[in-house]
Amino acid sequence: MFKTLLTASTLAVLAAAAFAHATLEQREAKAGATAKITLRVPHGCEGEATHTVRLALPDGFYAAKPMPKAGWELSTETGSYATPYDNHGTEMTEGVRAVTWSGGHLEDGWYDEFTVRGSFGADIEPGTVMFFPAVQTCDNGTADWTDTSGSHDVPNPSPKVTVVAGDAHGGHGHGGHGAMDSAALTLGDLTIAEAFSRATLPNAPVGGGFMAITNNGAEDDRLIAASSPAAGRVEIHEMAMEGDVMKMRELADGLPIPAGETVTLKPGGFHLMMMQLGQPLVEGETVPVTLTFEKAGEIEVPLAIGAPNAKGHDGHMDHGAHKH
Ligand SMILES: [Cu+2]
Repeated sequence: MFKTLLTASTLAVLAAAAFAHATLEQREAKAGATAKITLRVPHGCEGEATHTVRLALPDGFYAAKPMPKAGWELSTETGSYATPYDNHGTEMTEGVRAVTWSGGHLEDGWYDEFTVRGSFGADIEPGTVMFFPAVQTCDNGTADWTDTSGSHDVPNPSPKVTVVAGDAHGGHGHGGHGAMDSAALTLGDLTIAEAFSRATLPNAPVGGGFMAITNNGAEDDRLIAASSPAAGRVEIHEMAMEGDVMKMRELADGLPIPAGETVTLKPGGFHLMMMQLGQPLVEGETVPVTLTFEKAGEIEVPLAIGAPNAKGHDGHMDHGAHKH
């Protein structure tokens, strides 16, 4: 009799634990769209407090950026994508594949959430279930949420999300980059179009600024200065070969905008360099820069912040990799 009771209560405890799985807040995600993935951690490891949470990211979830948490140290593991990600015509072959929050203290009786933002591949079949296996680590054990069989009858099902059909433009282009697609700005004889920047990593000191400047007038003009509230200072740069190394350097006399011509600032070519960034540039937001032209005067231009490799990035001109 006593033995039977014990067994029943043990089963009850196991059953209760089994119901409180770690899961994702999001049940669905759109193919081709950027989305937030939030891991919900409802308890510790058999009563113990959790000090580390690791979330693995599946193939098809690209350009991932974890959200830092106060009291937890953030680290990421990067690796190759099984299928390269087409980011505005630029192939991205690797990125963050797993995120670990460590050094925290989440009591068994407490609840917390851990968030990553990223893009779901545009070519993922609707109905595809994508698994985000998670492991909680405590002082004397782990709670694993790593079973990717999709079965409901396992003790450790992986958190998962179901991909649904995306928008016609895959969540990119028209929806995501408002200012990039908006009408060109006009300042005297100048028009400024396609102004954009690129998202930066936390603690990255610099960001780029890109656009097409057309001089519709009969007189040459010159971009002589730029500034932004987001940066300590903004310089006008060119890329140039020094020996056989491509380097960027400041155009001390500014950038000529000849009459009747379009000068394009683009990754790997002329660009604005925002130095001493106060905070990271976040994809989907805009950052204003004020441009000063010798003749046309001053104009504020919002740069639409695209993905870290937005628009024609060739993979060798990453700002973070260049010395100034
Ligand atoms: Cu530069």
